[in-house]
Amino acid sequence: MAETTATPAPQGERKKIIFSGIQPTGVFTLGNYIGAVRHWGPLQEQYRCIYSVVDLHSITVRQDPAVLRKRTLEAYALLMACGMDPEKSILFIQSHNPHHTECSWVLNCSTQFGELSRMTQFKDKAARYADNINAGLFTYPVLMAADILLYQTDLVPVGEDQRQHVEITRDIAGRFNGAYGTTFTMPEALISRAEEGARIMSLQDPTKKMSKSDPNPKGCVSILDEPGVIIKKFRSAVTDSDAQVVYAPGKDGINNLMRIYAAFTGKSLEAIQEEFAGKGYGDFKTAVGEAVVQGLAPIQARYKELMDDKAYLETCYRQGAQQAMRLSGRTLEKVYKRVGFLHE
Ligand code: ATP
Ligand code: LTN
Repeated sequence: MAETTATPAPQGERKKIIFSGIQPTGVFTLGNYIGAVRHWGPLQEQYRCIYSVVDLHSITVRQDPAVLRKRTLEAYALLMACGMDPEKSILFIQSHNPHHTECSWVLNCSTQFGELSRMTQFKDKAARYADNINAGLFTYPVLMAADILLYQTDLVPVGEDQRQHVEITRDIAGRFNGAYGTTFTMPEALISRAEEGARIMSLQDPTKKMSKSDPNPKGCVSILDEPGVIIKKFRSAVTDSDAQVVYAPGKDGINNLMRIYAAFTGKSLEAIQEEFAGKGYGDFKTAVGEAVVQGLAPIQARYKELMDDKAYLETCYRQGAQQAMRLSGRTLEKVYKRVGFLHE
């Protein structure tokens, strides 16, 4: 990952803090995995990491309650299957820690209507869910700011689409610190470069972001898709008519497939070009599908094991909530004092 000045803390100094979250709106896609989640595991070795399944955020779009409950546990297990270790990190479910909603209220009062109106995710989702433009959808970034700021987070590893939300978090933190005295650490986004997959596109419309809630399942590969389904989706991926495996402007479909192949094989884009020189798109699409199937196999196996041991998952998320609350409680107390709430 690039675009940060972050360096590991020298001995004796506090470890830098990482926070990130993912919504339980469906099985993680290759976009979630390549753009965000695959980077989170390795970060545990150097940093104090806190990862959350952000169920409060997910209800900004209407969810079926029974499905949400199921997907929340699945998302928690998926995080662990993707390498998040409850012995190394804090892994919790957002609604289990009430400090997030409490802090969010205070931060709402340091956030301007105008800046929330400019958020592209709000504009996109308001257009997509025109019959439910609720206040939660509008103030979504404030809750996200609370998530981040409550833990005195230094770095926020996310996909490119979340850059604007980390920026507004910084604006809110700066404004609060300016008005009440330094309370929050100023966080920085940690986003990989475009060629590394910061924004993976739909396989059916490579100008559109791949997303869990895409109504067309052919465009989106979920990390639990069966091998046969994965291969089929890659074989029918939309590409141009040029038929040369070359990374170039305007070749959105092929560029996207090359980034996916690079993420799963560790090969550079140049090496991929060489490997497929003189071969057609058909061979390349099959190779991408196979690399993805192979890369996802251990995650799928681990996920199955975890879902067979619900008691273990429950122990982990309960412990995660306790650990999270201990940390966030300190910041919330400070916030309440700073704004002038009379101590209970
Ligand atoms: P939804 O479809 O419900 O809006 P989503 O698939 O966009 O969800 P989120 O839970 O909002 O996923 O995002 C989790 C993480 O995955 C974020 O860090 C986000 O930036 C990243 N991410 C999501 N989609 C992509 C993508 N297509 N390419 C790269 N990163 C992505
Ligand atoms: N909005 C994010 C999910 C999210 C998040 C966070 C990410 C909620 N709170 C805090 C990083 C830090 C998204 O991916 N849509």
